Amino acid sequence: MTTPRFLVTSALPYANGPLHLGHAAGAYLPADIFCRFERLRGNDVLFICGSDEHGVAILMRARKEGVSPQDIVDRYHERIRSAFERFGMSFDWYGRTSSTIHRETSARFFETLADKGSFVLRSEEQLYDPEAGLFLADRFVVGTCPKCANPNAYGDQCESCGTSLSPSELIDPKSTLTEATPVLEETTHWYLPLGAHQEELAKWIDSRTNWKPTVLGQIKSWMSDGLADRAMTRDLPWGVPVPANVAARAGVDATGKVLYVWFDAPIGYVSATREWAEQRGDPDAWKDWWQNDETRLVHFIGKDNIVFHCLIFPLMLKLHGDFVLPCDVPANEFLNLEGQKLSTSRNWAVWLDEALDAFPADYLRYALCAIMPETKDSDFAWRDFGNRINNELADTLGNLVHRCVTFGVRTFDGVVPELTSPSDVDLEALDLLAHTTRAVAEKIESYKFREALTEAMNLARHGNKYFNDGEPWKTKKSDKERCANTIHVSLQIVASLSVILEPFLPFTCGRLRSMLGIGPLRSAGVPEGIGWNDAARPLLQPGSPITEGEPLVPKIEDAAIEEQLTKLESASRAARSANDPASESLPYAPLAPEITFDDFAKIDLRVGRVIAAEKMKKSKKLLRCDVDLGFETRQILAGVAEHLSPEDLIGKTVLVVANLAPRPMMGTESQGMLLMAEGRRGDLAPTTADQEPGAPVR
Ligand code: B3M
Ligand code: ZN
Repeated sequence: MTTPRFLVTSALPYANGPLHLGHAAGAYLPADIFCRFERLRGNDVLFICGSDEHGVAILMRARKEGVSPQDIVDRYHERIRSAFERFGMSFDWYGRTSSTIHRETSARFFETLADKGSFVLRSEEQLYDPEAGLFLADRFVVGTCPKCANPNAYGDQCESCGTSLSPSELIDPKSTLTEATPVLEETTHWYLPLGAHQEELAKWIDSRTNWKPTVLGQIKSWMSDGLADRAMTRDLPWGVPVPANVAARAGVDATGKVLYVWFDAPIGYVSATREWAEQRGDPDAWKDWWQNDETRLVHFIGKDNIVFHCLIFPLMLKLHGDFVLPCDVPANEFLNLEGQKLSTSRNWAVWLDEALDAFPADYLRYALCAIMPETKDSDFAWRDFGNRINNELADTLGNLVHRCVTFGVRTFDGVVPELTSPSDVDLEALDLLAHTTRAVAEKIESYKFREALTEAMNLARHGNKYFNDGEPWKTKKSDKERCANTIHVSLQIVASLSVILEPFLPFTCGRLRSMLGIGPLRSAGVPEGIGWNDAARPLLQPGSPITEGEPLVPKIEDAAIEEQLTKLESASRAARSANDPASESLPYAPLAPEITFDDFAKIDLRVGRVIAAEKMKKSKKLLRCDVDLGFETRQILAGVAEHLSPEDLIGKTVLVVANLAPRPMMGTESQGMLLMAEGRRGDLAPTTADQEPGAPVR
């Protein structure tokens, strides 16, 4: 039986913006866990990714910034690549689709399909901007929606009433590039006749019985509507040019024509593999992966990419011939943020590199794996993140490691103590090593990463219970042999965890293994290293040295979490006003009449923390808040309910006018005032200070 060979890809992120946590949880972290796990099992793994550097969005951003598309992709390719590295993504190669090797690979792929007659040429009239000299993709045209008269409807959809449109339906269409009125011009494109291959594709999809129901469900709905033919070329000044010889043979003027981004991007997996092969000095090595029936091709993606990875790209590979087809496409759903959809345009996002500036990569890996949107959308909330790290990772894994290593170092002279005549409890604890190794493997093989992590952390929970029940702090005086057994078994548990948790927490596990003096791990380069199945048995020899390290999982302070929430809110507010230029023309609130310093000195401003907040029954405007002022708690009624929810305020540090006479309101009284900053659109934001409740503000 040959060693299984996994060719694993993660969706190529568009290089027109930074990565956010939703990207990490969707197509990248699951792939990295899978690859690290399979490598530990001794399987051949090639993990490929790269930047997707073509497409309309990049062109639009370049125009908006007045730079070239290459400037945009150069900026973000590097930012994305670096964020992946810091996040622990173990790609074997990270390429980019503006590279020469990719342009060659995708052009040649296109030519092969053209030579095989795989395309259908079709000419039709499209909107053309005479000033920019460009055909207009749907998003480049705006006009009045014929259904709801929204003046800013796009050429493909009216975002106000949701009607899907074609550019020719817009009333008074305008080019978003030059404001010019577009004209209709004829243009020819190469179409992939998906409809003609629907039956063949349906049979192939039916054979993918192990695919996620969420993936098969989406494919089936695409099929039930009937697969429409799709243009695989575009009229754009940015992309892989349509090969001149193909155009010449077709008698088409290919000036300004490029491959459709979703034609060339998946070929980016192949071109990145070619780069990997060349960099190893074996240019044909890519064929051992892409053109080898033993290869198991697994695409990790988000659900918005299913049709391309499960229908269009497999058809392209079939039509080309010689290539393996995907054996699995475990697409994830979406990650939301603080209960709202992630949105780069509204700056409602946590950028991965900025999160890595604030917290260790493994904290993010742990929390994102625990909430991974494997079968339905899930939500990232900063307070939940802080609690998870502190109450799960630190209190379970960190605590067990600290206690048993410290005991080993300080009570048994820095070595692993002997296990002498182990009790049933000791042996049952050691049996958990094999059970957990097997259970985690089964979950990862079926792409259930959340459950896999829970199984692994259950071993740490059992370890803590075993340690507590063993009471080594007592037996070290009363029964040294018993104490030694407890510490020996506990150390064996954390040693196995340093292998079992490696796919999830590679940085933490590396530090733990060096504390325990074990390694290196098995890899292609170190086949004799510690492998996955070694974790099923005790890894530590009695007498082997162990050392205390820095705390494995330092806890997160509340302030660090509050800082992230404040940052998110203010970034989102800034985007709101930036995306709402009309607010620029709104007047600023007039200055109040001048006062003297003595007037101001009468006001006693204090820092407070909102410890509770709720809507008031008979009022649309008021929220009833309990505010901790340090020296006392106040009830304050705030007229913000039309702008802020109780959740927006609970836990927040706010500024309070603390010496305002109590005011009777709604049958109760308000004992102070929360200070709010009001934008020109009337939007409210609580003022804050990074200070303790009760601190005077002067
Ligand atoms: N660039 C990812 C996206 O839709 C897209 C993936 C290409 S994978 C070949 O954001
Ligand atoms: Zn409309």
